Amino acid sequence: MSTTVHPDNDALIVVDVQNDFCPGGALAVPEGDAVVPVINRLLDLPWKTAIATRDWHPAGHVSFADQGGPWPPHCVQATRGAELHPGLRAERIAHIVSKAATANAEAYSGFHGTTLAEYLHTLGVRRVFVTGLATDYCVKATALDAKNGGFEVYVVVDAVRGVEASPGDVERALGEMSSAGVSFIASSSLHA
Ligand code: VGL
Ligand code: ZN
Repeated sequence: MSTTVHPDNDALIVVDVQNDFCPGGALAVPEGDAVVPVINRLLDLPWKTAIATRDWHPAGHVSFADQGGPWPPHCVQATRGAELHPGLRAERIAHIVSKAATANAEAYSGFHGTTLAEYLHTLGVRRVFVTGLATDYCVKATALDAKNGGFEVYVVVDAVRGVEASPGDVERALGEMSSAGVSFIASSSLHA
């Protein structure tokens, strides 16, 4: 399948490609940094807009193990771990959406507690192409919210990686997205 990017109504969403989710980071996703060259190529295409989300937690966030949460401390605001991966061509990203930025609430989706949906609708975006980390958490939640928000949603399969805390998590996440009407596409099928 071959899909042309429409400069009037297509948006690229880069989810949480941050140092802490890459090898060496506090919550490293296996091969997390492998998405960077794939996303960089996609950033060359003529999107209406390309946006990045970032996990942006205060110290003592409810998701951290020292607060009884499931994760080691990660993506603490204004630390190196919270920065976008330095290899990402960030100059091509029009807008960065920070999420899960209050201590007592978790938010996996880039749409949760943000103005992302309004931003995209105002620009006339109809289709969103989702990339980044992690397939079984923030990519899944972002893709499902995008679908619920009225967008046509594609996950770029070679531009995402998962945590896979339990075997099968990524497969299940893909199944949930598929059941919700999310489509899957290879980056090589996307062109100008
Ligand atoms: C994420 C776990 C905790 C993600 C964020 O970006 O998928 N996963 N916080
Ligand atoms: Zn987090």
